[in-house]
Amino acid sequence: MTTLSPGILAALEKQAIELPSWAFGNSGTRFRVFPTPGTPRDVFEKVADAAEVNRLTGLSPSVALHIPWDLVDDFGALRRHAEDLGVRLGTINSNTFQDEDYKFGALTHHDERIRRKAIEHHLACIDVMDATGSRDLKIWLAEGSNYPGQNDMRDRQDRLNDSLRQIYAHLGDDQRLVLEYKFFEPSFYHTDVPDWGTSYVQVASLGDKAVVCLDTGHHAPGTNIEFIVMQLLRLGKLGSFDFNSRFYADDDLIVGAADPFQLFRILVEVVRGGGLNNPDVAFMLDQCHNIEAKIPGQIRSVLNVQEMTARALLLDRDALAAAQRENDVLTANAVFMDAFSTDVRPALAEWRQSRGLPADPMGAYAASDYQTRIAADRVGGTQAGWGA
Ligand code: LRH
Ligand code: MN
Ligand code: MN
Repeated sequence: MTTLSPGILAALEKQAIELPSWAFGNSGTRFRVFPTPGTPRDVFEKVADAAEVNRLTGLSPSVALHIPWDLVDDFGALRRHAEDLGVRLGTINSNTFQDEDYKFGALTHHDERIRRKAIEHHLACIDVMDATGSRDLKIWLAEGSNYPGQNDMRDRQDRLNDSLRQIYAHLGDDQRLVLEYKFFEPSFYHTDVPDWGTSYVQVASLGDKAVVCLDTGHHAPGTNIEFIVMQLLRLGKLGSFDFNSRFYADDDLIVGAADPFQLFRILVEVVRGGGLNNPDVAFMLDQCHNIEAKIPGQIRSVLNVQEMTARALLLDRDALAAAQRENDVLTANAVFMDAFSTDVRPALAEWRQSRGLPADPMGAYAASDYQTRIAADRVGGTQAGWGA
């Protein structure tokens, strides 16, 4: 059995992966949303499910909220509820993609009334952050156009910068603005924040409290994502990850499911660039469980990140550097692949048990009565879904 050194175990012990509240609600494609028994009816129940993932894995001490999906009258009460269950409220995600007014843009809109409304929404999100004790305001903008000539792309970039400046000005000293990019969808011709370069340019002009969010599903197929990770870490601007995996577009599948090797390569760069267990670089999941059970789906996800982090930490960096210096291409690649190919699961199971956690969190969840209880209890009301 591969053993993990005390140094590696100490690093793994610090690992924290934030869960998205929306992963626990029903979601689907534009063709069908399949409801599941026990799905939370409100954000209090979503937080309870997230806490269950943390109880079994010790990996997910915080939950991200999406506003207005998770809007409640009393965020203080939600915060206490989370803390009672041993978790915190984390990133606040704004949402300017489901309001009729934003059909042609929000923070980029040429109509000053609409742009003001979108800015005010973000200021309201900062109020939420003050109540929840959250540090990060995450902004993903569904803005762009479908046809060449439809919009003045340059004017929109200028208005975006002005809007972000106004939002940034309201951040507290310990709060951050995190700007997420995505290359297409819902717009198909141009998107106002399509890539890391645009996000970087925008946040760099704001100041130190503005950083980039890299969602692993938001790139064109074949993109070398680990290169972007390296570059943003190098520039000190990688603020957070939205982890998920994809085969085609923004599939939001379980992280590490579609391409485990890509996840390994990303984590190797995270470790190389000092991004592991670095509070400036938040790890988050951004996934939707359309057909699989949601709580085990989240458990599987955080375990995948943990497992791949362990493998990245096993990389023999000295041997790699020596081979690189010698231009020994095949040895360098072999050293890299050795770490990727190491089965760390037995060592991780043993280590979990030594810390009072289940050796097999997936099995422990299946053996528990949590799922039967929520399926029985959560009847009546409307099950929360993506967008509800
Ligand atoms: C956009 C996105 C963004 C949203 C989430 C629901 O595709 O990745 O992070 O907030 O999905
Ligand atoms: Mn995302
Ligand atoms: Mn996405």
